[in-house]
Amino acid sequence: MRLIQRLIDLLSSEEVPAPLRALGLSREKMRLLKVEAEKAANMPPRIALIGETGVGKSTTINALFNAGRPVSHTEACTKADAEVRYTGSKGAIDVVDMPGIGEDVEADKAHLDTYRRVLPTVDVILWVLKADNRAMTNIQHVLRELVVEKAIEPRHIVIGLNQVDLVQPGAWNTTINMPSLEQEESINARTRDIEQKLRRVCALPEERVVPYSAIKAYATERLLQAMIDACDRKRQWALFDRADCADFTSLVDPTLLKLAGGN
Ligand SMILES: Nc1nc2c(ncn2[C@@H]2O[C@H](COP(=O)(O)OP(=O)(O)OP(=O)(O)O)[C@@H](O)[C@H]2O)c(=O)[nH]1
Ligand SMILES: [Mg+2]
Repeated sequence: MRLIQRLIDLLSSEEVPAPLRALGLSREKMRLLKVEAEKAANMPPRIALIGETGVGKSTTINALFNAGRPVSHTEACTKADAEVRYTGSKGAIDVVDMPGIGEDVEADKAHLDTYRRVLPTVDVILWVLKADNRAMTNIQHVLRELVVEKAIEPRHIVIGLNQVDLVQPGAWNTTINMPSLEQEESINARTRDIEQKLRRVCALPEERVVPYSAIKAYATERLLQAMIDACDRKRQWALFDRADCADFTSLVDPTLLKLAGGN
């Protein structure tokens, strides 16, 4: 049963349960909490998802919430500024899918206006980049501008560095579904570099630049944790409650997994 439903059930008891009584909770207070919990249960997590077409935004949402969203292999698939209610295996998630910036000056102006309108309304902003991306100037400008304008707070931002399986030098080790040592070094260097560049323009908290691979289900739990950390405390449960990360071991060599005592 979902966490929130268990909480509502607990708060629905006729009598105040002993542990809650010990906390000094009255029946009236319990009733009010139940109203709050029911309201919260109907408010799915709201995520702003930003990134250029093809970076893997839809694949990422699928990997985090088991959401079965169509993924494009050939052409731009998700329409600009589309607000979509995804149905994950654990319930609804509201995602505003927005294009990245840097393709065209006029289009960028429109995107910035969209960011200003949408970003203050979300629990978490997930900006997805390809991990081998080196052009950071555009995102630096935009972040600086939006933070100065107070359209976004750096504590709500997570930078997802997707597609680490393609980072070079080095190659993906398909047997263990992990980067080779050489590739891991390259990934760490990219992560540090991007983190430094973004910290020059906004006070990004620790552990908010997260390398992962949506398609390999690699480090998606780490990404999810960063997103939970980025939510206001009162809203963290909402994301936690809906999460259903893809299983990284499903891509590990079965013989190896068996030897290691897995299923
Ligand atoms: N190698 C690799 N490919 C990935 C990864 N994540 C996504 N892809 C591939 O990248 C392509 C685009 O993925 P999408 O999830 O549709 O990208 P998107 O950002 O939602 O694209 P738009 O909807 O067009 O904005 C697909 O072919 C995915 O299979 C990854 O971690 N590694
Ligand atoms: Mg998409």
